[in-house]
This record gives sequence, C-alpha cells and structure tokens, in this order.
Amino acid sequence: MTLPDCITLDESIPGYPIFVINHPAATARVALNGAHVMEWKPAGQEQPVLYMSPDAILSPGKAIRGGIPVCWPWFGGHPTDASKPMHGFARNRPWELLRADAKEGHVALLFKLESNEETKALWPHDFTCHLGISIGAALEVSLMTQNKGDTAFVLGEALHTYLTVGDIKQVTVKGLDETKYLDTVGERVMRDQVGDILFEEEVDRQYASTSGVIIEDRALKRNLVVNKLGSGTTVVWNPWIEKSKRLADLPDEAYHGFLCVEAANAGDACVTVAAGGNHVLLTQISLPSIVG
Ligand code: TA6
Repeated sequence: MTLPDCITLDESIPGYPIFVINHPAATARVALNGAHVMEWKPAGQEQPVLYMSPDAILSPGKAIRGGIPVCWPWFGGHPTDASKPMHGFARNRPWELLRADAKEGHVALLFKLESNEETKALWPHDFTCHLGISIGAALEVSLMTQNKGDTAFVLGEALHTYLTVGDIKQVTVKGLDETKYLDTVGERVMRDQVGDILFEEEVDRQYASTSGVIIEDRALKRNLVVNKLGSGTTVVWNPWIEKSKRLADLPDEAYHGFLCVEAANAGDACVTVAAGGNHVLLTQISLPSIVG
C-alpha cells in the first residue's frame, strides 16, 4: 500500500511495524500490533495528550503500556478462564492496515482484525473488527464489531486511553457526579459518585455512564474532553504507588503523570451482538480550551 507523504513506516523493531504520522494538525505513532494508537500530540501542544510509559515493552504479542490499548472481546479478566489474556486478545495481535488517507485537517487510518483458528481457540466466535482512527486537532477512535457467525455473542470492550497529566493530585474529572460505579479497589462494591473525581489514592472504577467527561489539568493548564458513543461504562483508573511498583512496564513514580479514562462496555453494560449484527464503540479526545 502506498502511504501518504505524512506517514512513514518505522520497522526498526523487527516484526513490529509502527506508522509515524507527521501532519500539520498533529503528530502520532500507531503500531500494527493491536492497531494501537501509541502517541498523539496536536499542533500547539507542548505535552503529548496520550501517555506512553518509558518502560513500555514493544514486542509482538505484548500489550503496550500507554496510548489506547484495544480491549476486546472481554474487559478485565476472562469471565470463566483466568488463563486467558487480560482484556482479551485484540490488543496483542497484528491487525491489517486497509487504508491510510491524509486530508487537510487530519489523517485517517482503517485497520481490520478477523477471526481465525487462533482467535477461536480463545473465543469460539466468527467476527470481523475494524478500527477507524482520525488523527488531527482531535483524536477519534472507532471500534466496529461484526458478528459473522450464526449465534449471538456477548461483548466486553474498552478503548483503554492513557492520558498525560501534569500532576495527578491537581486533576479533577467532571461529569460523573451522582453516577453509580463499581469500585474494584479491594472488595468490589457499588458506590455513588459524590461531586467531581479527585485523586489521592488508587482509583479503579467502572462508572455506569453513557456521557463524556472533562479532565481538568491545573498543572498543565489544559482541559481534555473525552466523548464517546456506544459505551455504557466509563472506566477511570490511576494505579497510585503500590500498583505502579507491581507493573514491570511502568516506572514506580509514573502514576503522578497519567490517568486512564476509558470508553468501555463492562459488567452489566456488556453488549449482545446478534448473529449478522454489529456494534460500534467510539471515543473522541479533544482540547477545547487552554485553562488560564
Ligand atoms: O482499566 C483498568 C484496569 O482494568 C485496571 O484494573 C488495570 O488492571 C488496568 O486495567 C491495566 O490492565 P493491564 O492488563 O493493561 O495491565
């Protein structure tokens, strides 16, 4: 495939192609492994918007610690078999690049993942997934699932977005006040959100919400807006110090500088896709204003 002039292919890691985008509207990197948006920095921003761990392991079959991991066809641990990969298998497999277009304001990429004997050994269903990515002043990622089989299947999924923040203690997440959530830190218990979300300890919460949120970053003096479509769960996660120490691909102190806000369908919001049916999960990240 001929790539537009603003996209180059980095093959410096054998068997691990990365598409490097240098467009007037934004720079970005996207790995073929997992159709994984690794980095995105809109023009005019000093700091990248997506967070990438400096210790991320870039190796075929491994999940990348940062960017937007595609968690599919289950979220978290497999519902019945703990030996299966965390967050499904889509993020650990090579996808196929179908299209790459450069427009005046953005770059558009389309990837495909299809079921095969390997995937069916993990999850006994026929499917075709497409991941559409629009990279510009905003970032839009759309995960389209088609059920190619003759029986319905239940889908858990997340676009597991890692966002760069200046100092997690100076971050507020707005938009989930009075929303019910599953708190998965320690015992799993349902709670009601009271006011904005602040960060003073590990946070790992699955909010029952279809709406977007605003991340107010007072240290970097910027707001991020995460909007979504086709999502009944918003996952908010910061590992804090103890979990950061347990993650080999994340520096111990890295928790200060990132936050995950994920457009997802998990738990009661898992989606049943009928035979021959389809489902779309979309997330959009934008920066509406510079906070004075
Ligand atoms: O989305 C939050 C979460 O489920 C956390 O519990 C944590 O496990 C995180 O995902 C990262 O999971 P990973 O498998 O990428 O290390």
